[in-house]
Amino acid sequence: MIKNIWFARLTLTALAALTPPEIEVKITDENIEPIDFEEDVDLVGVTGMVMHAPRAYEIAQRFRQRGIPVVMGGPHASSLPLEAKEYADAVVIGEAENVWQGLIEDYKKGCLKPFYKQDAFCSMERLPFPRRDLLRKDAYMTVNCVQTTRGCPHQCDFCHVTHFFGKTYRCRPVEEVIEEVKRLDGEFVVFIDDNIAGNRHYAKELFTQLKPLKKKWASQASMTLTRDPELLKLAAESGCVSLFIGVESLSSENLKEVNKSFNRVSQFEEAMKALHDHDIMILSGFIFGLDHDDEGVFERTLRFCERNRIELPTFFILTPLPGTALFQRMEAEGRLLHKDWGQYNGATVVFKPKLMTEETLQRGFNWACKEGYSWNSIFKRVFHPQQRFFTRVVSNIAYRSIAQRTPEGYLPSLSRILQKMNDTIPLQNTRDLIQQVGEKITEKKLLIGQKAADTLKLYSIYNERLKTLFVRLEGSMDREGAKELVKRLRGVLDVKIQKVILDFKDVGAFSSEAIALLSRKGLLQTEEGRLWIAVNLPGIHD
Ligand code: B12
Ligand code: SF4
Repeated sequence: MIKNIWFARLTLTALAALTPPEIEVKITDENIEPIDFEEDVDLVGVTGMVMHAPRAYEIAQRFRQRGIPVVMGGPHASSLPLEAKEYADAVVIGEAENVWQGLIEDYKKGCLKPFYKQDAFCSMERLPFPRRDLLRKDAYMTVNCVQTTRGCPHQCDFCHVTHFFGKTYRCRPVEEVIEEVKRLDGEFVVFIDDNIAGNRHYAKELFTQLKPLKKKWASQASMTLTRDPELLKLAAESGCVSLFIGVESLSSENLKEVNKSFNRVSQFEEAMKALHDHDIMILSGFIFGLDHDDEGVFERTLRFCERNRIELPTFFILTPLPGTALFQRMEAEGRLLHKDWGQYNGATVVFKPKLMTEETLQRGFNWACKEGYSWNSIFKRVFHPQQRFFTRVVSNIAYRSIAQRTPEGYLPSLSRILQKMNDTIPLQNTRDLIQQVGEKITEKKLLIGQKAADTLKLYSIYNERLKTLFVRLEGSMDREGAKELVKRLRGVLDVKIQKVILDFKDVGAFSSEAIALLSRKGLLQTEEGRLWIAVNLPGIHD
């Protein structure tokens, strides 16, 4: 099942292509086959991400026990070369293009250096085509993986890409990419770029030249792609059938905090629709545990995926990867629980979340993974005439088989309440609002000609550690709105919430009846001239 969605990374095939032709190379991908530790080899190279580090070190030790030198490279070794060096004879920091052949020469002379690091990022011109012939084709959905660019123009705090590639975004010459694609068997290609549309001009050229090849392709892109209709159209026309999009969070505050404000929450639904209108399947990435996430985030996110028929939602627990700005911040704040890299896998809590306990985050994440691939959720997301039905079902079944391995989770107990406390209440009598406003509450005067909002919006966030619910109200409030608020708050105090703080400062207009009701319930108080807070809702049950 998993084979249906698993494709080969380019790392080792790219390295093999850089190796002088007289040297025999064998690739072992431990994702698909066991390692033969008794193999007769002269030199071993090991790659891995952060979560693979303990296993990578174990592998290195096994070969070194036999006296076989080991070289390490890849994202983890590049971030923590001193750590990696303890387990290897040499460490390649960053890209290997300009150092690999020199390293082999040193090995032949018996003088491997401890570290190899190229002075500058390599040129993207004339990169040798990866040695796909060394892969077991039957073990992957496809081995047709191609890289067109390296890096990303953005710098999201949690992402390792900008740390690894710096602020560069380098593109291979389009004609070289096209030549490589032409030589591939089969019609499907995966562009393993981090952001295939990071340079619109380049992407447009690439897509235009891809069109005549009549291939189908998948890749990753930032959501900015959906804001350029010409680019999106070209992507679809050139054969794009699915895109991984890092949506990350439905909270603008979260996105701002991780330097990803270019994802605009108000445009998310439109962006999803634009992709679907072009028959492009969406693999979306969401992160749980960001600093503005409370325990309502799991259900809210899943419902968003269902509403927007996201074909393959993927959920991750926020993971501070060494080398990233997020890691530095978490470490400085003393929030890292440990540095057991094996658990830095995006599915395990390794830091102290702000608004939830570690347990709530872990269980909520588990719930989202399982529930997201329940038949019920698959049905809601997949059954729609517009998009590729068969592929959607097969890939959902494959993802489901992975999701089912997730340990038991549960929906946090306050989730339902938090959905209700993040809502829009339509108002009934806005005329009354305009007439009454300013009479009772001087701070809330509407300017002449200004129209009162005809809704009351509730934005709530629950801090599990403080057992406190913060509710920010926005818009206008008539009697019905006030009644509805009181009703919802009653439900809130029945559960484990100990304290509620209401913030009225963004309510632009009240009706006199609303004010009377709120005052009677003890919800309206002024403090330092601001109209806001009711703590513990004294009269709520009267
Ligand atoms: C394709 C890809 C995937 C595929 C992998 C498919 C597979 N079969 O493994 C999928 C989509 C499944 C995937 C999943 C994940 N991925 Co991923 N993925 C990538 C991506 C986009 C491309 C990898 C690639 O082929 N690169 C092209 C090759 C040529 O570059 P390279 O690997 O860096 O290798 C060069 C150098 O690093 C060096 N080098 C590397 N290794 C070695 C070893 C030796 C001995 C030497 C000498 C040199 C050397 O030489 C190469 C040539 O210069 C990278 C981003 C990136 N730009 O690399 C992220 C990336 C590797 N993934 C990342 C992450 C976090 C994940 C996940 C953990 C996400 C998650 N939370 O679930 C999962 C883990 C899945 C798993 N179980 O392995 C992070 C790793 C960060 C880190 N520090 O560990 C990256 C960097 C992306 C990011 N946004 O930060 N991923
Ligand atoms: S847009 Fe994606 S690839 Fe680029 S920095 Fe952000 S998370 Fe990384």
